[in-house]
Amino acid sequence: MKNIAPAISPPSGIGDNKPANQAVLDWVHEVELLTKPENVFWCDGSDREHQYLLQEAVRQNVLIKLNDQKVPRSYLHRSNPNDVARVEQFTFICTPTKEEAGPTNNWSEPAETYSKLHGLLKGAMRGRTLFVVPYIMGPPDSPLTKVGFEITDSIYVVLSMRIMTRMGAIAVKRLGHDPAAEWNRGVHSLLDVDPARRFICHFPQDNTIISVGSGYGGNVLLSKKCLALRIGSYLARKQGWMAEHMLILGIESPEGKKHYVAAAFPSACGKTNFAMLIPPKHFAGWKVTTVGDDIAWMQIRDGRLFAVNPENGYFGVVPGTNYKSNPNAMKSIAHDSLYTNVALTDDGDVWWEGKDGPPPKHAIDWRGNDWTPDSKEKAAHPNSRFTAPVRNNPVLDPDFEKGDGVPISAIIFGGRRSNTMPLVFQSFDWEHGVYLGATMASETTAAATGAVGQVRRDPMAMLPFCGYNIGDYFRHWLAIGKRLTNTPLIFNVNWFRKGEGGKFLWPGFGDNMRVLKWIIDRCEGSNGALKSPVGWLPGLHDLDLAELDLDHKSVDELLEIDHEDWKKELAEHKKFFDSLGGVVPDELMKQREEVAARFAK
Ligand code: GTP
Ligand code: SPV
Ligand code: MN
Repeated sequence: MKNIAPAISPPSGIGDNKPANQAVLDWVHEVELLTKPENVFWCDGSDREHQYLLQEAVRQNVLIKLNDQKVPRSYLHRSNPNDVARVEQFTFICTPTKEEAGPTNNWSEPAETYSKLHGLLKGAMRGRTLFVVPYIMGPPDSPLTKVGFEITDSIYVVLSMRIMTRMGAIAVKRLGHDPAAEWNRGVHSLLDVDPARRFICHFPQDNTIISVGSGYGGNVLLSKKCLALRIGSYLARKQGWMAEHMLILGIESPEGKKHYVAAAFPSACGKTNFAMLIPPKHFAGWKVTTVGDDIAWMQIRDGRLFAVNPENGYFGVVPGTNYKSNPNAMKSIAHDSLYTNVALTDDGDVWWEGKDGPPPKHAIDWRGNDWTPDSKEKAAHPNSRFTAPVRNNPVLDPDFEKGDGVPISAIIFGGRRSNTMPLVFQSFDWEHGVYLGATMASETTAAATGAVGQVRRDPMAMLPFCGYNIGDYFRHWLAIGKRLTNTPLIFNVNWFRKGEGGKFLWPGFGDNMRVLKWIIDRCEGSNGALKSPVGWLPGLHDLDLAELDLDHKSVDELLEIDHEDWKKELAEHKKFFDSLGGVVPDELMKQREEVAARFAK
């Protein structure tokens, strides 16, 4: 299977719908002169265009059509084996000064970087089609909504963007004719998919992104991590709102009382699963609905935080997804979906490690090789992904399209920690909550290239996504808190604590409802909590663990604050803050001393 495909020649009426905005036309013309494509394809997002592009992608061997009885209208794509995850070491923030990018980002000088990238892009689309993809991020009537245009030479990117964003005519219309209107310029080229020529570069001051040498989701769907988070966070600070790596879910009680919470977990740490949670039987009448599974844009209205999901689709982790762990995700990917780097069965179905039922006796693995259950290699890549429209989700929140957003009652931080961090605790106030977010850590996953399973600090799950100086980002969080009068409570959760034998202590998934219920109780002002040095912990009887097969010892272990572990943890916080070279605000330095002082008491 291929990433790179030769030019297509659409019939008239497809791909020739040019927008009128002169700034867009000029920009596309410039990129065309540089990259020398065979032709230019203007996407309008119509069904006719969609059908044509799918057919071309199959013809060019970029997509394989799956069995229509098994997974209707769905396709498999295999990326280059050297190109299966985000590449943080090749991701750059190109601000005029290094200080603006800060200590946690790779920085490179804008003029030099443009010149290097233009060198790489010179003639890069020879013999290929240059696609222009107009899109908006955010509900059509939201004040937060942004327009972007992505140029790409990958038909897979076009088809993915059609699922992930509101794409085509809707964006052209929103941009209008004003050549001075604000919009994001994104240029993507596969080049030759060589890791040595792979760069993901952001120019926040120019609202511009250039991504070359990759065909993998997070690197090339420029709407997502590049615009909605890296450029988004930069704009958010300037304009007084927040762009966060958070899911947004609604939770409704049997009495019809509804809350919304936003939760920041690092990549592959459970956002999609939490956002689609189905409460266990014991919680009959409770309903969880999904607003978003990866990104939240939040603004203040009437002293309160309101969130929208800027996306229109899910780009989710496949392995481990099944009808037990996440039935709503299974239904979301049952039709009209793209699969990347999973296995193909002999009857044209998809398979992955952790799917329901027995493994197939034979399949083609994600690399395109024969696979049997005896193979040493995994059939699906650990970071294999689905791309599915939000409309497929049976529990999509009715206010998903609401431009004003949904009111946030609680913010939850969480990482993947085998030890130290209890199942759940609550911060004493906003400032302490910001400290919890700022000192968050998680074991690394397959979502980015590099070692897996190493504990690293990942403030607010934004380490790879904050488009400016992390110290200023912390300051922005503190400043937002000062503007709020109806302030969300802040919590920390850990679904991944391990006990003896390295087994997860907590069943997770649907049972996370039990933790969510305690969080909602706290928002409603009920008192069930014990004070600890790290924050408010649920007492043994504050968590509803009915009908759960969990012994007392495990519950104790899940909630334990081990003083020796925390001594080490606090030392790590200090080491992390110190490593940032003096940018951490005093308020957060003080928070650390206060935690230490509470332990000393
Ligand atoms: P990104 O899309 O990379 O941002 O990931 P995400 O945060 O949405 O993570 P996702 O929900 O896709 O989960 C990632 C992995 O964690 C999957 O393999 C899940 O099966 C697993 N996981 C999710 N929730 C839980 C949980 O509550 N307990 C356990 N043990 N594993 C979980
Ligand atoms: C993540 O890594 O946090 C993702 C997947 O959501 S990607 O879009 O590839 O970044
Ligand atoms: Mn993510």
